[in-house]
Amino acid sequence: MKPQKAMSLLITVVLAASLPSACTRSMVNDQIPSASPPAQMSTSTAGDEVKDPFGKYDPPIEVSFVRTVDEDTALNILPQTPGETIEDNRWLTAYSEKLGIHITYDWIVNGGYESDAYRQKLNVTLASGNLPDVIPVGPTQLKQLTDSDMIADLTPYWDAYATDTLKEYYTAQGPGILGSSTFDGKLRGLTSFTDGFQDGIYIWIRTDWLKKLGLDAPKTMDDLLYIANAFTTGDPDGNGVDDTYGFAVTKDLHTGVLGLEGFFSGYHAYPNIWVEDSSGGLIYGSTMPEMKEALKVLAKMYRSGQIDQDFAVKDLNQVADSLANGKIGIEFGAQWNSMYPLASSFQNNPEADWAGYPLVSADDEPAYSPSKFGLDSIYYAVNTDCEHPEALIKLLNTHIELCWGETGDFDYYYMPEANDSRGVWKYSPVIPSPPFKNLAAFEELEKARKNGTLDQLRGEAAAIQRNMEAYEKGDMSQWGWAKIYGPKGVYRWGVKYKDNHLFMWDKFTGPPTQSMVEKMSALTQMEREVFVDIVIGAESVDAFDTFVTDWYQIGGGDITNEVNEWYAAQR
Ligand SMILES: [Ca+2]
Repeated sequence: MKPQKAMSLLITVVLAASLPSACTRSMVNDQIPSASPPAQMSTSTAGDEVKDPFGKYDPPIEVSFVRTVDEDTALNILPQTPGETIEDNRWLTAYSEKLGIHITYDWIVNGGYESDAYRQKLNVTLASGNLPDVIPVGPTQLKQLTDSDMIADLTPYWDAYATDTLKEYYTAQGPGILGSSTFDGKLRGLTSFTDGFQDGIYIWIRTDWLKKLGLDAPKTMDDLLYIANAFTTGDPDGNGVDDTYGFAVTKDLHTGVLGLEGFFSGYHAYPNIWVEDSSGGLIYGSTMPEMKEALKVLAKMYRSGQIDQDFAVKDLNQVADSLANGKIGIEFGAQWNSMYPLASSFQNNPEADWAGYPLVSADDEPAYSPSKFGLDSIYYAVNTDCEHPEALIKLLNTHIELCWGETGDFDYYYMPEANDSRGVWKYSPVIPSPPFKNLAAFEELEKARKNGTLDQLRGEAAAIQRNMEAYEKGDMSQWGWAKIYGPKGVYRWGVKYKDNHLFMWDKFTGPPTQSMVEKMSALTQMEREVFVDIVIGAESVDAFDTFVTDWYQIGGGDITNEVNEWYAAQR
C-alpha cells in the first residue's frame, strides 16, 4: 500500500507522453538505424551515422525505466530541491536537452534496489514479460534474463558508443567489473557501480606505542612480527602489566575490518577470494598451500600471548571494544577503519595515534592487497525489444561527463551547495561513478597541498578538506578524515597500490553458482572452525591438509568446477 501511495504522489508530471517509445519500432523514424547492431551497420555503405557517444536524437526518443526512491531521496533530496520530482528534475531535463532522450518510468517504488518492495515488483514485471527498455536487476536475475534471451547483447553498443572515459571507469579495476555481467563473451548489463573491489587493505598501527618502544614502522613481515611481540611484552601502555596484544583477531578471521586477509597476503595466501593457479584456472584461496605457513605463525603468536586468548569467542564488536580500550596495537583493514573502530580508541585516549601502512611480505615477492569482489549493486540491462540499446551507453557517458567531465558541473549535478549538499545525482536513472573515487580525491588534495591551491578544491575533495580543517580547529570528531586523506594519510599507500598494480583481484565475479548457493556457507563454517582450532592449538597445523581434502570432497570440488566453467566462458 505504501509504495503505491507514494507512487501516485510522485507521479506528478507525465513526461512526453506523446513521444514514440524506443520499443515501438514502427513509430520511430530518426537517423539512427536500429535493428542490426552497430558492428554490422558499419559495413553498410549508405546512410551510415556517426556513432557519437553524445549524439542527440532528433526527433527525440522515449526510454522507459523502472526505479526506486530510497530513504535519502525521499527524506533529504526531494525536500531540499523545491520544484523537482522524481519524474521532472535537473537530470531528466539534461538528458532531454542534451541527448533528446525522454526518460519515463513504468513504475516507481519506495526503498532501495535491495528492498523487498523492489524485488517483489520486479519479479511481477519479469514474470509478465512486459519489461521496460532499461531494467535494473541483480546478478542472479541478469543471468536468468540472459538465459531466457530477454535482454540485449550490449557488446556492439558498448564498443561503438562508450567514451574512453567510460571504458576506463569500467576496466580500471581489472576485467572483473565487466566480466561480472558478461556471459559467453556477451555483455548483458552494465553495473551501476564501478568500484567493486574497494581500495585496499592496510596495516593500522599504534604509532605512539612504536615511539614509546623505539621502533620504526614495519617494512617486512619480520619487522611486523617483531613489533607484535614488543606490543605484547614491552608494556607499551606503561601500566607495568603485560596486558596488551599485537594483532586484533576475531572469531570470523576474514573481515574488512579487524580481519587477517592482510596478514595472510604477506605469505602469498589469499583466503576468501578466488585466485589463479599456475595453470591459469581458479582455486579458492583458503585452500592454497601458502595458508599453512601463515597459520603456523598465527598459532605461535597465540601461544606466546600476542593474540587475545579468547578471540575464538569474540565477534567484531567485542574485539573493537578491546581495541578502543587500548589493548591492541595492530589491526588489518580498509582505509575507513580510522572512522570505525579506530576513532573510538582515539576518543578514549587522545594519545592513541593510529596510522595506516602498506602490507608487508615475508619474502622478496610483494604482498598484494586482497580485493574481494563485492559489487553490492544492480545492473542495467536492456530489453531485447528496445529500439535504441545505445541510449543506455549515451546516458552513462553523459552522467559521467556532467559530474566529472571538463564540461560538467559537479556542484549542480552531484551535491549542490545550493541544495544543502544533497546528493541530487540520485535523480538520474543511471548513477555510474569513477572507480577509486576516494583515492582520486586524495590525489587532488595532494596536488592542492603541493601547489598551495587548497582554496580552489571543489566537490568531494573540498568537502574532505573542510572536515580536516575542522579537526585542526579542534573538532575531535573529524579525526578519522586526516588519517585517510591528510599528508600522512593511509591513502599515500593506496596510491602506491594502484600505481604499482598491487591489488590481488578476486577473479570470480559472477553470480553465485548452484553449488555455492547450496554449500558455501557450510564450507566457510568448517574453514573457520579448523583455522581457529589450528591457531589456538586444538589441532596441529597438519589439520590444514585434511581440511583441504574435506573441502573439495564435501562440495568445494563442485563449486571449483562451476567457477572454472564460468571463468572459461568469460574468455
Ligand atoms: Ca601493559
